[in-house]
Amino acid sequence: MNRTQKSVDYSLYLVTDRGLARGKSTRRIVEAAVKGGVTCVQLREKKGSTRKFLDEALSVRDFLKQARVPLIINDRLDVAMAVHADGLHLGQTDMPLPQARRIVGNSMIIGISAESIEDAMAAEAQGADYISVSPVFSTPTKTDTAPPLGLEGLREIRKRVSTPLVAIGGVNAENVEAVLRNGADGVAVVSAIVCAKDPMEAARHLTLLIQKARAR
Ligand code: TZP
Ligand code: MG
Repeated sequence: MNRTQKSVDYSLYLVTDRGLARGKSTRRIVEAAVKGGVTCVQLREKKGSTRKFLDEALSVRDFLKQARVPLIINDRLDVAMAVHADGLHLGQTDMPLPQARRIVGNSMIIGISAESIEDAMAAEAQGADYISVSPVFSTPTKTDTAPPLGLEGLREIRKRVSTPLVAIGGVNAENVEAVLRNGADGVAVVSAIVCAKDPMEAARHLTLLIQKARAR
């Protein structure tokens, strides 16, 4: 269990992807998504310069702070620290959690992508604040993933760890309820919001489905 105990709502977690945004700015998508009910935002920039990533993060930081929605930075510990982000998200080939924790300190959220039960157990033992179960379903958004864990894999991980779990990979309005019923505390989505004609409406719809699933 992580000793820092940060209380964060991971219910609907947006992960950005500029390549899928068809020219819409990250800021525009983030603002719309937050208005629709997104509770957490991860900036994920796989292409482009450090300066560009920093500028993107700065462009959404104050809005997110005002909205009280945490800003998480993918991979780049330096960018996360430079913009005073709330958190950092690390995959299995990124900087290991203990080393990252030593650098960023205890107050920053650190989320870890787990591709197996073993990854999830290690992440919990090392004090991850949340764990992304990755991927739950196959997805065209990220093709270099481990094999999908499916709902069964998600359930197995849920049995072994008490750290908040965020399901990612192919999550959408059709399967969000099943994902929550099988142990996820929240869902992380890229295309279900970024590729939607109306990202605010898409976020609103997902929020409603999440609320309904929880009320059952
Ligand atoms: N990590 C695992 S799957 C994935 C990431 C970033 C992409 C998820 O995208 P989508 O469009 O929500 O399936
Ligand atoms: Mg990574």
